[in-house]
Formats: sequence, structure tokens, C-alpha cells
Amino acid sequence: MASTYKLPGLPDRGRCLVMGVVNVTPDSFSDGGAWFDRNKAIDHGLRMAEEGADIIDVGGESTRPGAQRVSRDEELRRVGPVVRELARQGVAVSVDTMRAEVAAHAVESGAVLVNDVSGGLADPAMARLVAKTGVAYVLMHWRGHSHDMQKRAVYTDIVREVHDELRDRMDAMVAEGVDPGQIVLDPGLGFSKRPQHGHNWALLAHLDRLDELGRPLLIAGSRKRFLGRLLAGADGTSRDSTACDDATVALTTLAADRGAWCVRVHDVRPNADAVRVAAAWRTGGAGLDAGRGDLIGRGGL
Ligand code: PMM
Repeated sequence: MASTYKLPGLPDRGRCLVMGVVNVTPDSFSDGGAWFDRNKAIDHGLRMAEEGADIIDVGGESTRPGAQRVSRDEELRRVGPVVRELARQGVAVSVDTMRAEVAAHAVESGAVLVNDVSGGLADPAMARLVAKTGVAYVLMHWRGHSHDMQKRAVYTDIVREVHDELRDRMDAMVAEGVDPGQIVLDPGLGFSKRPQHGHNWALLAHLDRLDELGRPLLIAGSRKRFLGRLLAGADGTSRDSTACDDATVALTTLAADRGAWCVRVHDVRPNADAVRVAAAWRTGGAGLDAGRGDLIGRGGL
């Protein structure tokens, strides 16, 4: 699998990129409420960039299983100032939104990536916005809104079905004018995927099938329930999400080794280390810039 792709506005560092998460929400699954305050969210984004994040993903709507939607105005109020300030300070910002209007506002404020967990299904205006702006776009596998998404986690062959549904969504976006070169694909770990059925692991074990779609892959397993389930205690109680950071680093290392384009994580520093180790191992150290762990000559935009 190829980990290096050139996407508009995004760096190519010759290794798996690291996306740090800022959830400007009171109730996200993994870091609920910690960065709801705007100034704290900005500081957190800047700190993650210093720790080695290549992209900072700013979201204002929780997608935890069972979550209800927030209004467009509230979402804009949450993410707008954080996106603007991080972009102003030179950070490559991604906006995690299903709404074309929020994405448009973020792109105008300097965001270089639209991360749409609905893969364009939640808002019919999204494809046109992505086509018009030419912005890079994460198209995630999605079967419905969080309030009832787990009911839709019914598969006979999950790898084939996720592959085919991603391909169909990509075709639909391209039919609306999106350039395939703008698109990043994401299997949507945890979204209509059941930890107890091994859905997430089946997808991770077959990333090569998704790679056949010919687009970069984003892997976002950080602190998710399937890790907590894997690491359940002797009494069967799942491990708490924030105690899954070591497992997340293991996931990052393997994803980077398998050629993932980017990993989306909450605890940046150890994951930034892991992608550098994976790149050094893969290349046998050839062409590595010892100062940053990036391939020489690939550092910029
Ligand atoms: N997961 C969450 C939020 N945004 N974006 C992408 N592209 N892929 C994901 O799997 C994804 C996402 C939910 O996780 P969080 O509440 O821990 O941020």
C-alpha cells in the first residue's frame, strides 16, 4: 500500500501523517468536554501541532453512538473561531463536519481538509461545495446518524460491503464534479460497526482490499470501543477509552506499516513517534531526515 499521496493543501512527508483531534463538544466519547472552551481548544490544537501532529481536526458535533445532532448555528459557533485561529497560526486544519455550510465557512477561514463522517450522505450540498472549492475531502463509510447507527451494523461480508459502499459514494461524489484526487477514504471504525462482532478488526485486517480503491486511507481507531472491548478486564468490563492510548499507538504503528496515509488520534506525541519509527523501519533509514523523521525533500506542501 502507498502511504504517500499528494492532496491539495496538505503536506506529503513521505510517511503516515498524524491528525490530532480537537472535539469542541461537551460530550464526545473519547475526550468529552475537555476542549469545549474555545481558548482551551485553540491551545490544545497548537500543543498537538508542536508535538508532531501534521493536521488538526476540529469538530463541533459529537458522533458518539446514540448522540443527537446540534444545530448548524451552534456547530458554527463552536468550530468557527478555533478553525480560524489555528489556520491563522499556520496549522493545517481539518474541519470535522457533515454540513456543507459549516465546511464552507471553515474553508473560507483557512481549513484545508473537510472531514465528513457521513461521506456526503448527510447533506446533499456537500459534494458541490467540495467540487467548487477543490478542498481535500475525507469520505468515511457511514450508514446513518449516531442516534441509531448501531442498528445498521448488519453485514454478511463486511470487507466487501464497506469496499463497495465506499466505491459507490466516491463515484457519486465524482459524478457531482469532485476530482478523485481530492478524496481520502476511511472505513469508519466504530460507525455502524459492532465491537462484539469483530467488524472493526476485519476491516483492519483487510486494508489491502480498501487500498484497491486507489485512494489514500485514513484510520481513526483512537480510544474507540473496540479497543476497550479487546482489553476488557477479567470480569468482562470494557476498558475505559482514555486507558486505551497504548493500544492506539500499537494500532498506529501497524496502520503506518500497512501504508495508511494518516491516523486520527487524541494523544499526539506517542503516535507521532510511532509513525516515524514505522517509516524508519520501512525505509531502512534511507533518506530519513534525522531531525524530524520525515523523508528528506518531502517536508513541505
Ligand atoms: N470518528 C469520530 C469523529 N470523527 N472522523 C473520521 N474521518 N473517522 C472517524 O472514525 C471519526 C471521525 C468519533 O471519534 P471521537 O469522538 O473519538 O473523536
